[in-house]
Amino acid sequence: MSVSTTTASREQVLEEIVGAERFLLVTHEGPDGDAVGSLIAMRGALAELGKDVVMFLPASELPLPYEYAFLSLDGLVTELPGDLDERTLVFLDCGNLERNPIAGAESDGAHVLNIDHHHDNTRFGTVNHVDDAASCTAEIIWDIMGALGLRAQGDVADALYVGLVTDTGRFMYDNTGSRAHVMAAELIQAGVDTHDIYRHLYEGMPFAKLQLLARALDKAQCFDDGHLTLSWLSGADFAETGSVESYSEGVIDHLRAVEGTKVAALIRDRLGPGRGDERKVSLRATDDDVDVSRIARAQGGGGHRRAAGFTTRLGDAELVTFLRAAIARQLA
Ligand SMILES: [Mn+2]
Repeated sequence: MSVSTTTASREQVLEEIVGAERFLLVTHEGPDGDAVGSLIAMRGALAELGKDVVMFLPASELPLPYEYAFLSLDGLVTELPGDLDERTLVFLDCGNLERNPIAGAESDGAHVLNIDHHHDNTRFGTVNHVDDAASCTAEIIWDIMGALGLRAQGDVADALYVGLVTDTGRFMYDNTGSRAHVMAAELIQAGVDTHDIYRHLYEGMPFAKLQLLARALDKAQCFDDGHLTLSWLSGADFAETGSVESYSEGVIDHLRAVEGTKVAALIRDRLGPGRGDERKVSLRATDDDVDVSRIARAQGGGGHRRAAGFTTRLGDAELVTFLRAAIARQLA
C-alpha cells in the first residue's frame, strides 16, 4: 500500500471519529493481545473525546486468556446494544468479515470503520484504514491518537503496549520497524511498566499449558527435508491436561525454531459445542520464501505473510498433503 493511500484513509478515519458520537468496537474471534489491546486503547481514546463508546465481545470469549486478564475491560458489553443501527461500527485487527462476532446483526446501511494491518484485508468497511506497514493494529491506534492530540497513559498505554509486544514477538519479528520502538519509548515515558507487563504476558503460565506444550513437542514431525515442521493437538490433549483452547498459543513458535524450517504448522481440534470435527491450522513462515497467508486463503482463511491460519474439516493425511504441496509450489 502506498503512503498516500494510508494518509488519505487516516484523514477519513479522523473525520469519522470527530464527526460521530456513538461507537461500537469489535475485534476478531479468539482475541489475541493486539485485538484486546486495540479494543481497550480505542475505547479509552474515544471516551477521552467525550464519545459514547462500548466494546463488544461475545460472552463465549470470556474470561479472556489468563495473559490478558490483568487488563481492565471497563465499558465491555456482551450483548449488542439496542441502538446498534445508530452506532459507527469500528472493526479492529479484523482481516475480513469471516467469523466476525456481530455477523448478521449489522444492518445493510451500517457505517463501518475498518482499522487493521493485515495485508490481505478485504476492505469490507465503509472506510478502510489498512496499513500493512504497521507492526500491529495498536500501532495504528497510537498514530490516530497522536493525530487527535491524545496522549496515551494509564490503562490505554498498557493496552497499546500489550498489542505491540505480542504482535511483534517481543520486538523480534520482521514487522518490528523503528516506529514500533518509537512507540514503545513513548509508552515507557508515559509510565508503562514493561517488566510488569512481561510478567503478566509470559510468566505465570498454568502448569496445564506446559503439559499441553509437552504433548505438541512429543508429536512434532518434519517433512520434506525439514521445510515443514508440524504438530497436532487433539481434543483429548486439551481435556487430559486440563487445558483451554488458548493454551495452544505459543506452541508454534517452538516448531518454527527448528533448523531448516520454512513453514511451521500446528493443527488443533476446535473445542466446544458445535465445533464437531472442525480444526484450526496455524501457520508461520521463517522468511519470505513462503507466504503462508496465500496457503491460508486457499482454505478460506487469511493473515499475514509470515503468520496466518485457517479452519478446516480435512483429515490428517489430506491436510499434510495439501500443506506439503502448497509449500513445494511456492518454493519451486
Ligand atoms: Mn494484529
